[in-house]
Amino acid sequence: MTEQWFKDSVVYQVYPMSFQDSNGDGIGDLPGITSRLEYIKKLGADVIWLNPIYVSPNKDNGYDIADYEAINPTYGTMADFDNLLEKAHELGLKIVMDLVVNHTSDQHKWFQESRKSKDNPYSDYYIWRDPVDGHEPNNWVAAFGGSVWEYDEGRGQYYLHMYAPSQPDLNWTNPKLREAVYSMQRFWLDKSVDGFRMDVINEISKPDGLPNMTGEVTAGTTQDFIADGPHLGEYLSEMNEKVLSKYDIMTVGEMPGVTTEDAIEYTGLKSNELNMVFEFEHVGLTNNPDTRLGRWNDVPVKLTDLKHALNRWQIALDGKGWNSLYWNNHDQPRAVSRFGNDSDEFRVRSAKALGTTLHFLQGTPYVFEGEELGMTNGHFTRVDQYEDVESVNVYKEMVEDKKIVDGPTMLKYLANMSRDNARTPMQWDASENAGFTTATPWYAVNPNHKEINVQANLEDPDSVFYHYQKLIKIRHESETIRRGTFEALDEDDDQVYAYRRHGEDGTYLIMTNFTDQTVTRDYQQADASELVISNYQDDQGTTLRPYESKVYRFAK
Ligand code: TEU
Ligand code: CA
Repeated sequence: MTEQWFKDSVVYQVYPMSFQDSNGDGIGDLPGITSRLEYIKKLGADVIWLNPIYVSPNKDNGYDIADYEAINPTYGTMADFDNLLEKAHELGLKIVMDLVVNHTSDQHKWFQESRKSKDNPYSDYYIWRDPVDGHEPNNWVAAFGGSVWEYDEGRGQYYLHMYAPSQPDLNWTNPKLREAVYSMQRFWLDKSVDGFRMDVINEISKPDGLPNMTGEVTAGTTQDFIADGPHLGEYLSEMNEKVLSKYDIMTVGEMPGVTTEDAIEYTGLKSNELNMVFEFEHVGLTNNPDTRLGRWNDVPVKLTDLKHALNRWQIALDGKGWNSLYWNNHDQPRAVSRFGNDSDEFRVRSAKALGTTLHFLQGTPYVFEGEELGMTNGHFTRVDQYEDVESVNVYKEMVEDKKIVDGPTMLKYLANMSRDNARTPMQWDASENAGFTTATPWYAVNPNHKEINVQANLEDPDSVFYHYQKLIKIRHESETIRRGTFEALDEDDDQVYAYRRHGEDGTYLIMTNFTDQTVTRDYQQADASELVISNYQDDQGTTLRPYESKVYRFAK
């Protein structure tokens, strides 16, 4: 692998709970993942990102960690993990772990000690404040609803939690806490883990003094308010200098609310504390007139908004930083349902079109489990179909507590945007539970697994899977796609997303019709040396049929 192998890689995200059960308890596990490594290799991915597998009470599906250096027994043992890592490396696959160090579970030993008193070794591992006039110390709103402050009777103080009350935020101003995190990182890196995805890492430095916010205070505006705090660069530099720089690894920072300027600062070719970031601009697009609802809406994303967001990041980081390229993950609805068309008529075509549109951009592409099959949202209709803490809480908050919307309206918004859409089990075949488990699955399998599954995809040469496999192969073989520059085209065109990439093996023209209408666009494709890939069987030149997406190469 080259020195900056992260730039040449495609990452496959595995959500362990939902990927493959091996011991018949209805929950995905590590041996299950190991049994499917050949499948991930066949797709052509280079790296696997595992969502958290550590000991956790699972209040937020593992993003509430109670022991950073032990495997959640639900997923298996440390020996199972070592076996997974060894088998992955034998196949030439790298494993990136999920590092959640903005907060822990309230069941973590550190928090149990910290809440006992104000003068023990762990007292300042978290962010404690006295009541102000008998109330919460400030007006910030937590991502999963309510105040970010929870009162602890034992200690007689409030503690800060940007997420659920069961997820107390760590105090990064405390050098002892930072050293404890670095020690834990070495534990995993010394096992030859290949890097970290860092959960909300731009939230670890809070605004000095934790001041009240002004203006509209929502979960979303609070997240933006605390993003990229005053000491973030200092902490990331220290982490890089003390730990990350000593290993040949990949690091990606999940940074809600990050700006292109900050992304360049943290991933810049100079500083390179981190290799890349997950920005949220394109997945946060909402045309909701009522800003109190934040991301909860069912208004289709406007193509021009999507192009402006993605193009801005391409142009801003070109030659200065590095983009993560993604349509979805475990926190986002499924791509073909959110950004494409998941109807029976257009789903396959549209899923391929989205894959092409993303995989020719500059950056490291991420494929979320099942995206390569064109898996869809759950199209839930009842509130009891939701299990995610965020979805359950926000329904109660918006419908019952604040009465901002009625139940049926909020159910439409949840159906469109809930994280649960991404967490239905991986669809391996058309059998009862899609080959995911022989037991009752922890979460219901999408009934459309009868048609949408790995087996059907592998048996169909024209499937979404083989399209993604080809996209990854083209990237591996093209220096221009891996490292070339980006040129935006017609940014205000509200039907077609077109752009060019320029590099060693010529110029690539990427054109995708995001509509169910036939349109025409002429970018001199008649002069191209070759048609590199298309989601149609033939090429009609300047004509772009519904969801037609094709790429031409113009030799140098
Ligand atoms: O997500 C951070 C984050 O911003 C989420 O709140 C997400 O954007 C939101 O749920 C979308 O509605 C990370 C993890 O990816 C997520 O799974 C965790 O719940 C969260 O942090 C807390 O660890
Ligand atoms: Ca299991």
